[in-house]
Amino acid sequence: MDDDGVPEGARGKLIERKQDWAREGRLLTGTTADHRQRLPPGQRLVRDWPVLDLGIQPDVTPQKFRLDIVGAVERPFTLTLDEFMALPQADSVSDMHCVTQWSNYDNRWRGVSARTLLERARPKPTASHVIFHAHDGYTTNVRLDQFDQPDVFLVHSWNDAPISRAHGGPVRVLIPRFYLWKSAKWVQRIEFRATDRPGFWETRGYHNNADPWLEERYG
Ligand SMILES: Nc1nc2c(c(=O)[nH]1)N[C@H]1C(S)=C(S)[C@@H](COP(=O)(O)O)O[C@H]1N2
Ligand SMILES: [Mo]
Repeated sequence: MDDDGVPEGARGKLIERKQDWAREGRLLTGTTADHRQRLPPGQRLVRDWPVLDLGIQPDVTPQKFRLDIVGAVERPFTLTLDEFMALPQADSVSDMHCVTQWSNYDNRWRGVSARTLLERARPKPTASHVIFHAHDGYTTNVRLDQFDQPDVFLVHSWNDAPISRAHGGPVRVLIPRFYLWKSAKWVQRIEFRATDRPGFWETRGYHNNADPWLEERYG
């Protein structure tokens, strides 16, 4: 044992590393991931983009597409796909991290930033959480301050091509700092609330917060 009561050898090293991650995570919560290791603990890098969902891949045609912004906002609104595409568009590059342990780097996205939607909807002072509802019945939740980040988007393109139906096209959520289950595919409704409401996986044993660098996988 060393001074800190950590056994010598490989395990001790692992504990130190995990302590480092925990420390960095605590210091950086709500800020950028700049000083974190790029690959979160327990993840392995892949080159492809696996498909994971409930086994229902709704056919959201451009005609059927609607995006409803509802709940604790000053100005609720509904957009058709044309109206969504007419909002200010932005490009973003980010990594993806799935709880099933794959990560991939440098995905190029195009879409509407969360902040553009927030400016238009104007959440009420009471709004603290955001629930995403998708066409397959899937739901997932984040805090408003986690949605209100510069790297959060509603995306329609991946690596310069429209997002496929399997990956949640025509429009899906992208919240790259959390495990991918927080990024709803086939998003239909974004609900602002004064209280949290755990979603599909969050009520089935997944962690409510889903930070990959803190390994918030289950629980
Ligand atoms: N609408 C919807 N969104 C969803 C899911 C789902 O089943 N339905 N699965 C989530 C989970 S568990 C994962 S890991 C990612 C997978 O996204 P991908 O299939 O594009 O890789 O989507 C998330 N978003
Ligand atoms: Mo997942």
